Amino acid sequence: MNTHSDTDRFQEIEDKVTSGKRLGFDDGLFLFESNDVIRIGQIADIARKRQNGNHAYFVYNQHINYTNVCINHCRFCAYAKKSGESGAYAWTAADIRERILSRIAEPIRELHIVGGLNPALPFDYYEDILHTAQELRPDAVIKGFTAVELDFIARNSGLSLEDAIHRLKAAGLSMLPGGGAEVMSSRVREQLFPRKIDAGRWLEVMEIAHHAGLTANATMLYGHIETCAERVSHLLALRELQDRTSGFCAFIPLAFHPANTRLSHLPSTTAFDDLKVIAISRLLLDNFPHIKAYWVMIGEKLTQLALSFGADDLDGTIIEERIFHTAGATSPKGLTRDQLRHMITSAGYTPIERDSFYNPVSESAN
Ligand code: V47
Ligand code: SF4
Repeated sequence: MNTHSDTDRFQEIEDKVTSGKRLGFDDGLFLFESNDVIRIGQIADIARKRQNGNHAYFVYNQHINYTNVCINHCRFCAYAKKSGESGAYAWTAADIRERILSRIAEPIRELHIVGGLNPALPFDYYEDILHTAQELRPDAVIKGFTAVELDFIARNSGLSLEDAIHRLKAAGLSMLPGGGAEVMSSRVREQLFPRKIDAGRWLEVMEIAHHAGLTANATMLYGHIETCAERVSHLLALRELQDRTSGFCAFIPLAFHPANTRLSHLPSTTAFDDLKVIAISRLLLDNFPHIKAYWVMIGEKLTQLALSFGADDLDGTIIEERIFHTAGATSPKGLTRDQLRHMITSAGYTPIERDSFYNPVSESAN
């Protein structure tokens, strides 16, 4: 139950949002510490409607997870394997060609290409897979390689980050997915992902990519050992970079899935927390055009509800998602366009099929 002072505090936050004033650290902390998810959602909906009206976006996309070999061994990851371990794989450009061709009749607009940090793959491997993707799917945007992968790909090939980005762009890369940011806290990093690039480097890679003309998404992995204050600091660090570059397109909160990880003793996130993170992200990230409710992570039903709690995007059809399903996600591996449209219209929103940059795609395409 809200106390008198909570009611005043919510009103103060709502007034700020209504009048376009920016929320601060203390506002974010208050919201994360509150259990009044309905009131938080109601305020987030004001910001959502102002930025995206009644629209709810989705994309016809295909995920390609080119290798699960990774040297980072993050404790929250169920997907990565050591080189030579049973189940470890690295697809060749020919394997990727086959995957893309197996869906070539479908109107796919985005190829989402990510994988582990695999030292055996030379730089021209990445150029080859981008060329293959571009040749087979000239109308799709290639969104690939997180800031963590980009940093590794450059270092592993002895290239500067700027040169690596320049060459990957020339081979067809147009956008970066938001992964690898995890929670920007050295405390959490030390315990869960000590080998991964730190927050400063993640932000630096993104800044360099933005300046090189690559749009990117951003994420936050929540629901493990992070505190409310660490969540707020993470969101404010993203907001600060976005103020300087305007290079981010969407923010995607990623709910931690503990199954098959070294943190399998932790509980899964709750619906309350999932909705709160989406809503508070919408409120703090006032300079991010879009907030994505990733149906793979939180399930179709909660995703539909998230549209009234700040989210305006559901990601997409996906097809063959591997990373979260290895970590116990029970959602389907893909959804059809009609299923996505139905989720949106039955929640009272207008579905807009989009490309990676949120340009509407004509309904008649295929
Ligand atoms: O960085 C790994 C996360 C991320 C688990 O940009 C886990 O449109 C939950 O970047 N439970 C990669 N999360 C995924 C990613 C992404 C996904 C969807 C859309 C976009 C986009 C980007 O997955 C990693 C890590 O934070 N992750 N393991 C796990 N067990
Ligand atoms: Fe490697 Fe990414 Fe898994 Fe970490 S989360 S172990 S960097 S694949």
